[in-house]
Amino acid sequence: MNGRKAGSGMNIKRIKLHLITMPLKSPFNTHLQKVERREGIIIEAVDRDGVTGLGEVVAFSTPWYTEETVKTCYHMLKDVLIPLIESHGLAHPRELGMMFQSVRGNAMAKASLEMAIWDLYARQLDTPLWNLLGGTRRSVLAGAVVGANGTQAMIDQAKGLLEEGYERIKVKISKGEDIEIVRALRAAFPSLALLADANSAYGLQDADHLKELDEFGLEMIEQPLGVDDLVEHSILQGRINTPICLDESIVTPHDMKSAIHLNSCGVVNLKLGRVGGYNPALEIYQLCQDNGIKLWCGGMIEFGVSRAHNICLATLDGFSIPGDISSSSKYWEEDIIDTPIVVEKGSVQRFEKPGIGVGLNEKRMNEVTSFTEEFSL
Ligand code: OSB
Ligand code: MG
Repeated sequence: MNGRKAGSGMNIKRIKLHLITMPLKSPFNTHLQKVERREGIIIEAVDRDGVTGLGEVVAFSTPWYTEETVKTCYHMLKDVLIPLIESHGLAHPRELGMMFQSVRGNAMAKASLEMAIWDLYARQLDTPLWNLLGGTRRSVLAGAVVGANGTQAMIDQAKGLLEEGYERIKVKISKGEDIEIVRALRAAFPSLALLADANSAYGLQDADHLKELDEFGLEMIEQPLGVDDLVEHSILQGRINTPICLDESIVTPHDMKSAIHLNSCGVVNLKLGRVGGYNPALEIYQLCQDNGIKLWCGGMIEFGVSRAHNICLATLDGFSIPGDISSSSKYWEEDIIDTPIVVEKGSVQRFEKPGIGVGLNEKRMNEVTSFTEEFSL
């Protein structure tokens, strides 16, 4: 315990950025991109007593999922966001909400720094981050994703994941690789909680085609249409029975309000990185809670720091559906955190230690770090 209370200043002295790269155990395929190697930035925010909060940039090397990349995030952190904190000072991580409003977009860059500062704040108060957020779930609901690898491989992978203890499977679909894949999976696993994620593969002209998925009893279809298609998603929902879940389309609380006004979705995949961190995520969470929209916590094929943050977020009561929360071992031979994330029987136990509850595995960090830069505040 460091004897500090909220309001007396967080005394952040240093911020370190570590550029890391790790190969995935096997490539992750979507119709937009094949991810074989994951780059990221791990952030350490260190206070005057050496207490350290951890954050992670979840942007990819190229802008296939959103417009940000690891490099744009590095630039934003170094040249814009860290200097903002340096010039303003900080007594509470909530102040970042206002401070970051002066910077347009760049959600993943903002989220990474915000994560580190929330984690630091919780560690300064010697309490788990989920406790600060108001989380109540002791274990969070987990699920795994099967990439677009062709029908037979996808069935085999789903089988392996079910044997490992996952109880919900999401599959990637796109035009021409959809109906037959879902039909085969449904035939192989008649009662499985199954959903499909299209990452914007379709247009409204495909409504009749997407209607063919109705017969397979999917839990939902995630982001069938374009990022900007809130109106079209609303029209599509009028034509298909499968509930629509939005991912890429919900970047700001304002997007969420629009989606609610338009009835564009019944479910939201919430990701800290995509929306810019805890402050906006909690706003979106509340909008969903107040308007009967179901929520689950998304994933970004991320490293353990972001995984641990996801678990904190998913302890909130409204995360009533299993998320894309998987074990460290799903993608990594060895993760960068000192306590790997493990899914058992469809859930992950929350950590009881302060902050996000995990630290860095220094040996592994050394192996995967290509560059480190430190900023004194
Ligand atoms: O659309 O949810 C998505 C991975 C990277 C980028 C976007 C998405 C995904 C996933 C995999 O679906 C989630 C995971 O297992 O981490
Ligand atoms: Mg998605």
